[in-house]
Amino acid sequence: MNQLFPENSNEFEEIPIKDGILRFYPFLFSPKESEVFFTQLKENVKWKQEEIRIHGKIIPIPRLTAWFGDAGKTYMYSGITVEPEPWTPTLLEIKRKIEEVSNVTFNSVLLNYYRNERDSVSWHSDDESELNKNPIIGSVSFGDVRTFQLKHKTDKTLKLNKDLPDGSYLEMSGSTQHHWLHQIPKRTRKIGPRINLTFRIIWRNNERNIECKK
Ligand SMILES: O=C(O)CCC(=O)C(=O)O
Repeated sequence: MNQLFPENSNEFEEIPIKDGILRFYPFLFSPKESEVFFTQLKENVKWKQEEIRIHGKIIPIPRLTAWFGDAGKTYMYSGITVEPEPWTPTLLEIKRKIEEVSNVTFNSVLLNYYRNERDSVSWHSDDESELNKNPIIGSVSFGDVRTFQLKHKTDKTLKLNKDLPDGSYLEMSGSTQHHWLHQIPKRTRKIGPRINLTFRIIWRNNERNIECKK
């Protein structure tokens, strides 16, 4: 085992940003755990190819997704309504681990499956009204590294790139979602598959949760 990079650790770094809080746990899940979780999720989740309407045209979003959570935590974005699938043992195990360090109880999770470098999510904030003011978003990554980019909504000089490796956990809280946008950009160089899980707390049942991102 490389001494500099412990197999599995709760160590974290605070990433200093204006108007928000970012806490990064590079090794929360060990390589073995990450491999097992990645394979279970890839093979057992019923991945969906959602479509959105942009300027009257229906287009597939550039990644596969799935929505899980407590009963009634409906999610709606870009005209698509998704009812949560019930929690699976794998998701509950991952959730338990991040709840230990984040000290909150998440009630839903959006899964994104980026098949290769051409999959992406464009600039957006997780700031739907269902998440209330100053939401905590718990983002777990398994698989190939992708770059998570952030830019401040009003101060155009403020930008940040953070590589999210296999087994890492990024916690966004405070006013981050109100002041910053984030994305996973497409790349031209070859990148393997990655699964991202963004755990959330939805405060109301069966309400509209409008988000427009492609
Ligand atoms: O894949 C990621 O790291 C980000 C996912 C994301 O931004 C989202 O689901 O809202």
